[in-house]
Amino acid sequence: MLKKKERYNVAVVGATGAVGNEMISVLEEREFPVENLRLFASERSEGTKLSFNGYEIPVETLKEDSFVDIDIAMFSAGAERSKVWAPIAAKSGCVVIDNSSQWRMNAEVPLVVPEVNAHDLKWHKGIIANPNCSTIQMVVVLKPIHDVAKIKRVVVTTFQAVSGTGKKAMDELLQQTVDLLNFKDITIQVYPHQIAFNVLPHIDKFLENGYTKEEMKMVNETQKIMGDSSIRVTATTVRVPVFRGHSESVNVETEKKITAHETRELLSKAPGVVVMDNPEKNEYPLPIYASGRDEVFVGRIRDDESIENGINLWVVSDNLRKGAALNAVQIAEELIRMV
Ligand code: NAP
Ligand code: 12T
Repeated sequence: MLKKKERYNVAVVGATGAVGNEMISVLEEREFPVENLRLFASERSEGTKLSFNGYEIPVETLKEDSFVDIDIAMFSAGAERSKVWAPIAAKSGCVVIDNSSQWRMNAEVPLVVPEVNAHDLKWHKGIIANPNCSTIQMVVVLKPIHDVAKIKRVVVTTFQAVSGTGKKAMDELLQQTVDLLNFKDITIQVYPHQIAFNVLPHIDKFLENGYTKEEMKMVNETQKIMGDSSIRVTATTVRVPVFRGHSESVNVETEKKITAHETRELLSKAPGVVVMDNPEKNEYPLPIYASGRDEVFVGRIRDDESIENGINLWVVSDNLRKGAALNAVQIAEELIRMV
Protein backbone atom coordinates (compact mmCIF):
# COMPACT_ATOMS: atom_id res chain seq x y z
CA MET A 1 0.00 0.00 0.00
CA LEU A 2 1.06 3.53 -0.70
CA LYS A 3 2.78 5.47 2.10
CA LYS A 4 2.89 9.26 2.32
CA LYS A 5 6.13 10.63 0.86
CA GLU A 6 7.50 13.87 -0.58
CA ARG A 7 8.27 12.12 -3.88
CA TYR A 8 7.42 8.71 -5.27
CA ASN A 9 9.25 6.05 -7.26
CA VAL A 10 7.24 5.53 -10.43
CA ALA A 11 7.46 2.84 -13.12
CA VAL A 12 5.98 3.06 -16.61
CA VAL A 13 5.57 -0.38 -18.20
CA GLY A 14 5.17 -0.06 -21.98
CA ALA A 15 7.14 3.20 -21.93
CA THR A 16 8.04 3.09 -25.64
CA GLY A 17 4.41 2.77 -26.80
CA ALA A 18 1.86 5.38 -27.84
CA VAL A 19 0.29 5.50 -24.35
CA GLY A 20 3.58 5.08 -22.43
CA ASN A 21 5.16 7.94 -24.31
CA GLU A 22 2.21 10.17 -23.46
CA MET A 23 2.38 9.00 -19.84
CA ILE A 24 5.97 10.26 -19.54
CA SER A 25 4.96 13.65 -21.02
CA VAL A 26 1.94 13.99 -18.73
CA LEU A 27 3.99 13.13 -15.60
CA GLU A 28 6.50 15.78 -16.63
CA GLU A 29 3.97 18.49 -17.58
CA ARG A 30 1.90 18.08 -14.43
CA GLU A 31 5.03 18.00 -12.26
CA PHE A 32 4.00 14.75 -10.64
CA PRO A 33 6.25 14.34 -7.56
CA VAL A 34 8.58 11.71 -9.04
CA GLU A 35 11.67 10.65 -7.07
CA ASN A 36 12.86 8.02 -9.52
CA LEU A 37 11.31 7.08 -12.87
CA ARG A 38 11.93 3.55 -14.18
CA LEU A 39 10.93 2.69 -17.73
CA PHE A 40 10.08 -0.80 -19.00
CA ALA A 41 9.33 -2.29 -22.42
CA SER A 42 10.13 -5.47 -24.39
CA GLU A 43 13.57 -6.82 -25.31
CA ARG A 44 13.13 -5.01 -28.63
CA SER A 45 13.67 -1.70 -26.84
CA GLU A 46 16.78 -2.67 -24.90
CA GLY A 47 19.36 0.07 -25.35
CA THR A 48 16.70 2.75 -25.95
CA LYS A 49 16.80 5.86 -23.76
CA LEU A 50 13.84 8.18 -23.21
CA SER A 51 14.03 11.66 -21.77
CA PHE A 52 12.20 12.80 -18.65
CA ASN A 53 12.74 16.19 -16.96
CA GLY A 54 16.02 16.58 -18.85
CA TYR A 55 17.36 13.14 -17.87
CA GLU A 56 17.99 10.28 -20.29
CA ILE A 57 16.46 7.15 -18.77
CA PRO A 58 17.36 3.67 -20.09
CA VAL A 59 14.50 1.32 -20.96
CA GLU A 60 14.66 -1.97 -19.04
CA THR A 61 13.02 -5.37 -19.43
CA LEU A 62 10.81 -6.74 -16.64
CA LYS A 63 12.22 -9.05 -13.94
CA GLU A 64 10.62 -10.64 -10.86
CA ASP A 65 12.25 -8.03 -8.61
CA SER A 66 11.70 -5.01 -10.89
CA PHE A 67 8.99 -3.52 -8.68
CA VAL A 68 10.61 -3.91 -5.26
CA ASP A 69 11.45 -0.21 -4.85
CA ILE A 70 8.51 1.15 -6.84
CA ASP A 71 5.56 2.99 -5.24
CA ILE A 72 3.33 3.43 -8.30
CA ALA A 73 3.47 1.30 -11.48
CA MET A 74 1.57 2.47 -14.56
CA PHE A 75 0.99 -0.34 -17.07
CA SER A 76 0.30 0.13 -20.78
CA ALA A 77 1.93 -2.87 -22.41
CA GLY A 78 -1.15 -4.89 -23.38
CA ALA A 79 -3.51 -7.15 -21.45
CA GLU A 80 -1.23 -10.21 -21.57
CA ARG A 81 1.61 -8.35 -19.82
CA SER A 82 -0.82 -6.89 -17.28
CA LYS A 83 -2.22 -10.34 -16.53
CA VAL A 84 1.22 -11.69 -15.65
CA TRP A 85 3.02 -8.68 -14.21
CA ALA A 86 0.38 -6.58 -12.42
CA PRO A 87 -0.08 -9.18 -9.62
CA ILE A 88 3.72 -9.46 -9.28
CA ALA A 89 3.99 -5.67 -8.99
CA ALA A 90 1.12 -5.47 -6.49
CA LYS A 91 2.68 -8.26 -4.41
CA SER A 92 5.92 -6.26 -4.32
CA GLY A 93 3.94 -3.57 -2.51
CA CYS A 94 3.33 -1.01 -5.20
CA VAL A 95 0.02 0.31 -6.49
CA VAL A 96 -0.66 -0.68 -10.09
CA ILE A 97 -2.66 1.60 -12.40
CA ASP A 98 -3.45 -0.60 -15.37
CA ASN A 99 -4.46 0.70 -18.81
CA SER A 100 -5.37 -2.65 -20.30
CA SER A 101 -8.74 -4.41 -20.36
CA GLN A 102 -7.34 -7.26 -18.21
CA TRP A 103 -8.61 -6.21 -14.77
CA ARG A 104 -11.39 -3.73 -15.52
CA MET A 105 -14.38 -5.94 -14.78
CA ASN A 106 -12.76 -7.78 -11.83
CA ALA A 107 -14.91 -7.18 -8.72
CA GLU A 108 -11.77 -6.67 -6.59
CA VAL A 109 -10.50 -3.90 -8.89
CA PRO A 110 -11.86 -0.34 -8.91
CA LEU A 111 -12.44 1.11 -12.39
CA VAL A 112 -11.93 4.83 -12.03
CA VAL A 113 -12.48 8.13 -13.82
CA PRO A 114 -11.63 10.70 -11.13
CA GLU A 115 -14.36 13.21 -12.15
CA VAL A 116 -16.95 10.43 -11.79
CA ASN A 117 -15.97 7.92 -9.08
CA ALA A 118 -12.75 8.92 -7.30
CA HIS A 119 -14.40 7.46 -4.14
CA ASP A 120 -13.91 3.93 -5.53
CA LEU A 121 -10.13 4.34 -5.08
CA LYS A 122 -10.64 3.80 -1.34
CA TRP A 123 -11.26 0.06 -1.73
CA HIS A 124 -8.40 -0.87 -4.06
CA LYS A 125 -6.29 -3.91 -3.16
CA GLY A 126 -3.19 -3.03 -5.16
CA ILE A 127 -4.56 -2.90 -8.71
CA ILE A 128 -6.65 -0.04 -10.12
CA ALA A 129 -7.98 -0.16 -13.68
CA ASN A 130 -8.11 2.70 -16.15
CA PRO A 131 -11.23 2.34 -18.31
CA ASN A 132 -11.37 2.07 -22.08
CA CYS A 133 -10.72 5.35 -23.90
CA SER A 134 -14.20 5.57 -25.47
CA THR A 135 -15.87 4.88 -22.13
CA ILE A 136 -13.82 7.49 -20.24
CA GLN A 137 -14.80 10.46 -22.40
CA MET A 138 -18.44 9.38 -22.46
CA VAL A 139 -18.88 8.97 -18.68
CA VAL A 140 -17.28 12.34 -17.95
CA VAL A 141 -20.23 13.85 -19.83
CA LEU A 142 -22.91 11.37 -18.68
CA LYS A 143 -22.26 11.68 -14.93
CA PRO A 144 -23.58 15.25 -14.43
CA ILE A 145 -26.66 14.38 -16.53
CA HIS A 146 -27.27 11.18 -14.55
CA ASP A 147 -27.04 13.09 -11.25
CA VAL A 148 -29.86 15.48 -12.18
CA ALA A 149 -32.06 13.52 -14.57
CA LYS A 150 -31.24 9.77 -14.05
CA ILE A 151 -30.17 8.14 -17.29
CA LYS A 152 -32.31 5.25 -18.50
CA ARG A 153 -30.60 4.40 -21.78
CA VAL A 154 -27.63 5.44 -23.91
CA VAL A 155 -27.15 4.74 -27.64
CA VAL A 156 -23.59 5.53 -28.73
CA THR A 157 -21.69 5.36 -32.00
CA THR A 158 -17.95 6.04 -31.91
CA PHE A 159 -15.50 7.34 -34.50
CA GLN A 160 -12.16 6.16 -33.14
CA ALA A 161 -8.64 7.22 -34.04
CA VAL A 162 -5.96 4.68 -34.98
CA SER A 163 -3.68 5.75 -32.10
CA GLY A 164 -6.04 3.74 -29.86
CA THR A 165 -4.47 0.63 -31.38
CA GLY A 166 -0.91 1.86 -30.85
CA LYS A 167 2.21 2.90 -32.71
CA LYS A 168 1.99 0.31 -35.51
CA ALA A 169 -1.52 1.39 -36.47
CA MET A 170 -0.46 5.05 -36.69
CA ASP A 171 2.41 4.04 -39.00
CA GLU A 172 0.01 1.97 -41.10
CA LEU A 173 -2.46 4.82 -41.65
CA LEU A 174 0.40 7.16 -42.61
CA GLN A 175 2.05 4.64 -44.96
CA GLN A 176 -1.21 3.64 -46.68
CA THR A 177 -2.11 7.30 -47.20
CA VAL A 178 1.31 8.08 -48.71
CA ASP A 179 1.22 4.96 -50.91
CA LEU A 180 -2.30 5.60 -52.18
CA LEU A 181 -1.50 9.22 -53.02
CA ASN A 182 1.51 7.91 -54.98
CA PHE A 183 -0.58 5.27 -56.84
CA LYS A 184 1.36 2.47 -55.13
CA ASP A 185 0.11 -0.83 -53.69
CA ILE A 186 -0.63 -0.72 -49.97
CA THR A 187 0.29 -3.08 -47.13
CA ILE A 188 -2.45 -4.21 -44.74
CA GLN A 189 -1.18 -5.57 -41.41
CA VAL A 190 -2.81 -4.13 -38.31
CA TYR A 191 -6.48 -3.97 -39.37
CA PRO A 192 -8.39 -6.53 -41.46
CA HIS A 193 -8.95 -3.92 -44.22
CA GLN A 194 -7.42 -0.75 -45.62
CA ILE A 195 -7.88 2.05 -43.08
CA ALA A 196 -6.74 5.02 -45.19
CA PHE A 197 -9.76 6.73 -46.86
CA ASN A 198 -12.01 4.12 -45.26
CA VAL A 199 -14.29 3.48 -42.23
CA LEU A 200 -14.30 0.12 -40.40
CA PRO A 201 -17.27 -0.87 -38.18
CA HIS A 202 -14.97 -3.14 -36.20
CA ILE A 203 -12.81 -2.45 -33.11
CA ASP A 204 -11.22 -5.29 -31.15
CA LYS A 205 -12.49 -8.87 -31.54
CA PHE A 206 -15.99 -10.03 -32.48
CA LEU A 207 -17.91 -11.86 -29.74
CA GLU A 208 -20.62 -14.53 -29.96
CA ASN A 209 -23.43 -11.98 -29.62
CA GLY A 210 -22.30 -10.21 -32.79
CA TYR A 211 -20.95 -7.18 -30.94
CA THR A 212 -17.24 -6.39 -30.71
CA LYS A 213 -15.31 -6.47 -27.43
CA GLU A 214 -14.91 -2.69 -27.69
CA GLU A 215 -18.71 -2.30 -27.85
CA MET A 216 -19.28 -4.53 -24.82
CA LYS A 217 -16.55 -2.66 -22.87
CA MET A 218 -18.63 0.50 -23.33
CA VAL A 219 -21.73 -1.27 -21.96
CA ASN A 220 -20.12 -2.97 -18.97
CA GLU A 221 -17.57 -0.34 -17.99
CA THR A 222 -20.15 2.49 -18.07
CA GLN A 223 -22.36 0.64 -15.58
CA LYS A 224 -19.42 -0.14 -13.27
CA ILE A 225 -17.97 3.39 -13.25
CA MET A 226 -21.36 5.06 -12.80
CA GLY A 227 -22.19 2.52 -10.07
CA ASP A 228 -25.59 1.83 -11.66
CA SER A 229 -26.28 -1.39 -13.51
CA SER A 230 -29.77 -0.17 -14.45
CA ILE A 231 -28.33 2.17 -17.11
CA ARG A 232 -28.90 0.48 -20.45
CA VAL A 233 -26.16 1.07 -23.02
CA THR A 234 -25.84 -0.05 -26.62
CA ALA A 235 -22.81 0.77 -28.78
CA THR A 236 -21.45 0.63 -32.32
CA THR A 237 -17.69 1.29 -32.39
CA VAL A 238 -16.12 2.43 -35.64
CA ARG A 239 -12.52 3.04 -36.72
CA VAL A 240 -11.91 6.13 -38.83
CA PRO A 241 -8.72 7.34 -40.56
CA VAL A 242 -7.90 9.88 -37.85
CA PHE A 243 -4.57 9.77 -35.98
CA ARG A 244 -5.64 11.17 -32.67
CA GLY A 245 -8.95 11.99 -30.94
CA HIS A 246 -12.03 9.84 -30.56
CA SER A 247 -15.45 11.28 -31.48
CA GLU A 248 -18.82 9.96 -30.32
CA SER A 249 -22.44 10.50 -31.18
CA VAL A 250 -24.29 9.93 -27.89
CA ASN A 251 -28.07 9.67 -27.52
CA VAL A 252 -29.29 9.78 -23.93
CA GLU A 253 -32.75 8.96 -22.62
CA THR A 254 -33.48 10.19 -19.11
CA GLU A 255 -36.12 9.50 -16.50
CA LYS A 256 -36.64 13.20 -15.70
CA LYS A 257 -36.89 15.84 -18.42
CA ILE A 258 -33.72 17.83 -19.09
CA THR A 259 -33.69 20.21 -22.05
CA ALA A 260 -30.80 20.84 -24.42
CA HIS A 261 -30.52 24.32 -22.91
CA GLU A 262 -30.31 22.94 -19.35
CA THR A 263 -27.81 20.29 -20.48
CA ARG A 264 -25.60 23.00 -21.99
CA GLU A 265 -25.70 24.98 -18.70
CA LEU A 266 -25.04 21.87 -16.63
CA LEU A 267 -22.11 20.64 -18.73
CA SER A 268 -20.50 24.08 -18.89
CA LYS A 269 -19.95 23.75 -15.11
CA ALA A 270 -18.90 20.07 -15.16
CA PRO A 271 -15.30 19.17 -14.20
CA GLY A 272 -13.08 18.27 -17.15
CA VAL A 273 -15.71 19.27 -19.73
CA VAL A 274 -15.67 22.12 -22.27
CA VAL A 275 -18.91 22.97 -24.07
CA MET A 276 -18.23 24.02 -27.66
CA ASP A 277 -21.63 24.49 -29.22
CA ASN A 278 -22.11 27.45 -31.57
CA PRO A 279 -23.63 26.06 -34.76
CA GLU A 280 -24.20 29.58 -36.11
CA LYS A 281 -20.39 29.97 -36.22
CA ASN A 282 -19.79 26.34 -37.34
CA GLU A 283 -18.29 25.64 -33.90
CA TYR A 284 -18.43 22.10 -32.57
CA PRO A 285 -15.80 19.70 -31.17
CA LEU A 286 -13.33 18.23 -33.68
CA PRO A 287 -10.57 15.65 -33.13
CA ILE A 288 -7.91 17.88 -34.74
CA TYR A 289 -8.52 20.50 -32.03
CA ALA A 290 -9.03 18.06 -29.14
CA SER A 291 -5.68 16.46 -29.96
CA GLY A 292 -3.07 17.35 -27.33
CA ARG A 293 -5.74 18.79 -25.01
CA ASP A 294 -6.83 17.44 -21.63
CA GLU A 295 -10.55 18.19 -21.64
CA VAL A 296 -13.57 16.35 -22.99
CA PHE A 297 -15.29 18.57 -25.55
CA VAL A 298 -19.06 18.45 -26.09
CA GLY A 299 -21.27 20.13 -28.65
CA ARG A 300 -24.21 19.62 -31.03
CA ILE A 301 -26.40 19.45 -27.90
CA ARG A 302 -29.98 18.95 -29.07
CA ASP A 303 -33.33 17.78 -27.73
CA ASP A 304 -34.14 14.34 -29.11
CA GLU A 305 -37.49 15.21 -30.65
CA SER A 306 -38.42 11.56 -31.22
CA ILE A 307 -38.94 10.79 -27.50
CA GLU A 308 -40.27 12.48 -24.35
CA ASN A 309 -36.98 12.84 -22.43
CA GLY A 310 -33.94 12.62 -24.64
CA ILE A 311 -30.89 14.55 -25.78
CA ASN A 312 -28.25 14.13 -28.47
CA LEU A 313 -24.58 15.02 -27.92
CA TRP A 314 -21.31 15.03 -29.88
CA VAL A 315 -18.36 14.21 -27.60
CA VAL A 316 -14.68 14.45 -28.58
CA SER A 317 -11.48 13.92 -26.59
CA ASP A 318 -7.83 12.97 -27.04
CA ASN A 319 -7.80 9.19 -26.62
CA LEU A 320 -4.13 9.10 -25.59
CA ARG A 321 -4.58 11.81 -22.94
CA LYS A 322 -7.96 11.71 -21.12
CA GLY A 323 -8.61 8.34 -22.78
CA ALA A 324 -5.44 6.78 -21.36
CA ALA A 325 -2.31 8.51 -19.98
CA LEU A 326 -3.91 11.58 -18.40
CA ASN A 327 -6.66 9.62 -16.66
CA ALA A 328 -4.02 7.23 -15.26
CA VAL A 329 -1.91 10.13 -13.94
CA GLN A 330 -5.03 11.79 -12.47
CA ILE A 331 -5.71 8.52 -10.62
CA ALA A 332 -2.14 8.62 -9.27
CA GLU A 333 -2.61 12.26 -8.19
CA GLU A 334 -5.83 11.33 -6.39
CA LEU A 335 -4.08 8.40 -4.66
CA ILE A 336 -1.24 10.52 -3.28
CA ARG A 337 -3.76 13.13 -2.12
CA MET A 338 -5.58 10.38 -0.21
CA VAL A 339 -2.57 8.97 1.74
P1 NAP B 1 1.85 0.30 -28.45
O1 NAP B 1 2.12 1.65 -29.02
O2 NAP B 1 1.84 -0.86 -29.34
O3 NAP B 1 2.88 0.04 -27.26
C1 NAP B 1 2.99 -1.18 -26.59
C2 NAP B 1 4.02 -1.07 -25.47
O4 NAP B 1 4.08 -2.32 -24.78
C3 NAP B 1 5.42 -0.81 -26.00
O5 NAP B 1 6.12 0.00 -25.08
C4 NAP B 1 6.01 -2.21 -26.03
O6 NAP B 1 7.43 -2.24 -25.97
C5 NAP B 1 5.43 -2.76 -24.74
N1 NAP B 1 5.54 -4.20 -24.68
C6 NAP B 1 5.16 -5.11 -25.62
N2 NAP B 1 5.49 -6.35 -25.23
C7 NAP B 1 6.09 -6.24 -24.03
C8 NAP B 1 6.67 -7.17 -23.12
N3 NAP B 1 6.70 -8.47 -23.39
N4 NAP B 1 7.20 -6.68 -21.97
C9 NAP B 1 7.21 -5.37 -21.70
N5 NAP B 1 6.69 -4.45 -22.53
C10 NAP B 1 6.12 -4.87 -23.67
O7 NAP B 1 0.45 0.28 -27.72
P2 NAP B 1 -0.29 1.45 -26.89
O8 NAP B 1 -1.30 2.10 -27.74
O9 NAP B 1 0.70 2.27 -26.17
O10 NAP B 1 -1.13 0.58 -25.88
C11 NAP B 1 -0.55 -0.19 -24.89
C12 NAP B 1 -1.65 -0.85 -24.09
O11 NAP B 1 -2.37 0.15 -23.38
C13 NAP B 1 -2.70 -1.55 -24.97
O12 NAP B 1 -2.37 -2.84 -25.27
C14 NAP B 1 -3.93 -1.45 -24.13
O13 NAP B 1 -3.97 -2.52 -23.21
C15 NAP B 1 -3.73 -0.17 -23.37
N6 NAP B 1 -4.51 0.93 -23.95
C16 NAP B 1 -5.48 1.43 -23.22
C17 NAP B 1 -6.25 2.45 -23.68
C18 NAP B 1 -7.38 2.92 -22.89
O14 NAP B 1 -8.44 2.95 -23.42
N7 NAP B 1 -7.23 3.31 -21.67
C19 NAP B 1 -6.01 3.01 -24.90
C20 NAP B 1 -4.99 2.51 -25.66
C21 NAP B 1 -4.24 1.45 -25.15
P3 NAP B 1 8.33 -2.31 -27.32
O15 NAP B 1 8.35 -0.91 -27.88
O16 NAP B 1 9.64 -2.73 -26.79
O17 NAP B 1 7.69 -3.29 -28.24
N1 12T C 1 -8.44 -2.57 -29.12
O1 12T C 1 -8.03 -0.38 -23.77
O2 12T C 1 -7.89 -0.68 -30.86
O3 12T C 1 -9.24 -2.11 -24.18
O4 12T C 1 -8.53 1.33 -30.29
C1 12T C 1 -8.35 0.44 -26.33
C2 12T C 1 -8.29 0.76 -27.67
C3 12T C 1 -8.47 -1.88 -26.86
C4 12T C 1 -8.57 -1.15 -24.54
C5 12T C 1 -8.24 0.15 -30.02
C6 12T C 1 -8.41 -1.57 -28.21
C7 12T C 1 -8.45 -0.87 -25.96
C8 12T C 1 -8.31 -0.24 -28.61
